[in-house]
Amino acid sequence: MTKVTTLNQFIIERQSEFPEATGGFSRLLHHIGIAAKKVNREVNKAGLVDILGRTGVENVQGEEQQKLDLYANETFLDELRASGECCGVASEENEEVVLFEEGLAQGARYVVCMDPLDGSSNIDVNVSVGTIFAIYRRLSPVGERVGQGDFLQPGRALAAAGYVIYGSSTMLVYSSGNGVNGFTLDPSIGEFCLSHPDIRFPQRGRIYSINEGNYERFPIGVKKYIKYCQEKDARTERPYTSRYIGSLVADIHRNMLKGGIYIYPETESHPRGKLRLQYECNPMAFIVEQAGGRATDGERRILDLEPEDVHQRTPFYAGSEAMMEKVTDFLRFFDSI
Ligand code: P6P
Repeated sequence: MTKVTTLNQFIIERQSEFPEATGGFSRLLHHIGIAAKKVNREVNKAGLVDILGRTGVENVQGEEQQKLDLYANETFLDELRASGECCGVASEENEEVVLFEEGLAQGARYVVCMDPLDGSSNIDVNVSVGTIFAIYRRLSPVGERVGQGDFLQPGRALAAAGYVIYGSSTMLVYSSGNGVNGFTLDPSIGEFCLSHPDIRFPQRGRIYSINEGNYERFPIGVKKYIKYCQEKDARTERPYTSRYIGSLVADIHRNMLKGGIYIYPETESHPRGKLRLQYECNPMAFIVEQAGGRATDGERRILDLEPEDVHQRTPFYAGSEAMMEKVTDFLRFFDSI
């Protein structure tokens, strides 16, 4: 019988990777797993209960909140608070950071940036959605009040990052800086079980993911790269395949397993890009790099960007190393003329 490694067993076995391991990180990740199971339960029965649809309320981004957005946000906040290892959360759904200052949280050593339910507009049409989380060690002294600076650390300072994809199966994929591992939820035992050990981003790929509806508003280098992907050239296995789900976690997850590139550049409507640095791009870039891929804003490494605001946006290019090199060449050449 094949040995099943649950997420909890894996975390404990790998706890030695953390020099200051005291079990705190393990407890934090365990509670993230619990929240993911709770959200998964509601996502899977969406459509049967009155949890679909809009709330009529806009979030800080000016995007109308879905009922499941709020449920997911509250569920992750509750579990992060209950872990006693997190002293604050920056969430897409909250304009201000949420501080946990009571009880166990006073001795907590981590802060979390998260998008509790990314791509939630896809839920009503039964398309995969995801949760994205970024875990930082706090900079402020333990026991003192958490400061904004704790949430404005660059991606290169991440202690861990991961995502949950609620798709044909539900997976939790994370890295604590020693490679990327994927765990598939086994509903029969209610546990995330190791299914994708040591995920590696293929060095080359044939999938490009971008919303071509914005084509006319893209930078010229992006337009030229899209045409390059569409040209016939047997030597470089072009034309490539266009695959765009409109759900960041699903698009990146597919490309990481098969090889590909995801691009959300700056456009007229989003001059700094649409995706948020602290709880979408940094955690996904951490995962992509840990698997052997690359992630930039078109020129700079995402993980080296210095955040100024927890909700700031950035252009986002992430994928197979060879494809990232090629798109960067196009951007540099056509942006220089
Ligand atoms: P567009 C979902 O709203 C999201 O933040 C990402 O998950 C997704 O990749 C992107 O926006 C889709 O944006 O403008 O193509 O619909």
